[in-house]
Amino acid sequence: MTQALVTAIADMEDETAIRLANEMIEGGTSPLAILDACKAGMTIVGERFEKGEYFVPELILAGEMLKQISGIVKPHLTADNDTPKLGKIVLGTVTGDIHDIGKDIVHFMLEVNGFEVHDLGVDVPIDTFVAAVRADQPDVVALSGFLTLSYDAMRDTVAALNAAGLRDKIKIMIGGGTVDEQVRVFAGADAFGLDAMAAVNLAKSWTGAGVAS
Ligand code: B12
Repeated sequence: MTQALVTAIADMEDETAIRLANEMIEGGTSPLAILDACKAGMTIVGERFEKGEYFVPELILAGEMLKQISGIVKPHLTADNDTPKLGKIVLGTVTGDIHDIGKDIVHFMLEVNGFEVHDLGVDVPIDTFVAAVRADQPDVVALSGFLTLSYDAMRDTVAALNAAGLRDKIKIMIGGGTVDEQVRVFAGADAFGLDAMAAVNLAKSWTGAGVAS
């Protein structure tokens, strides 16, 4: 059924994708396995967009499918609100970039794993990150971005935090799209992560909370 979900997303069969996600969750499939299938489907959508087989409307429909499926999956990843918070995180998609599906999953997984998350949203101006770090005094800043152009915005955001004298008080992680070690070095971040669990593990390691398995 996992492969059927990948195919339904890739082929823009939104009703089938939503039905399958519901059936999988009811049948006991792990929420993370469902999100992995979504990622595989989105990768195919991205490839078809690159080849000129799909256009922006398909990206929008893919985004809507994933938001709906996230809504189905999220209640099954229960947050324990009584647990003392492990640390504070300022999160946002960098300026010029409006992709928020991956960021929202990172937000949710950090919260489920005991972090307090201040989510600044998408297309976040550099000054807004600086102001939030000054006001919230987080342990970690998490920058999301899916566009190649976002790497410049990540670098500029890190530089602005540095210029404001805040850099040595925080750890900075980046993620989204095709970020890798090269982008991390370019942006001046402390680490990059490929998925939401990587974000959780980094945050745990930096706040002394141990690393999730
Ligand atoms: C859906 C989508 C859209 C939707 C976004 C809807 C939304 N609400 O987010 C819409 C239609 C708005 C859109 C617009 C555009 N898009 Co678009 N989009 C996509 C698509 C198909 C999927 C992205 C996605 O949500 N994936 C699903 C999530 C779950 O992905 P994920 O990577 O698994 O997420 C994990 C990690 O990224 C990680 N993570 C995320 N953030 C962070 C942060 C930290 C700190 C850490 C540690 C981890 C982390 O954790 C996540 C959860 O596990 C991608 C293709 C692709 N393969 O990614 C193109 C893609 C990103 N888009 C692309 C483009 C070109 C555009 C447009 C410029 C198109 C246009 N001509 O207008 C615009 C740009 C708008 C803007 N200014 O931002 C290109 C980018 C190319 C590039 N290298 O720059 C891509 C790669 C498509 C392609 N192959 O060409 N897009």
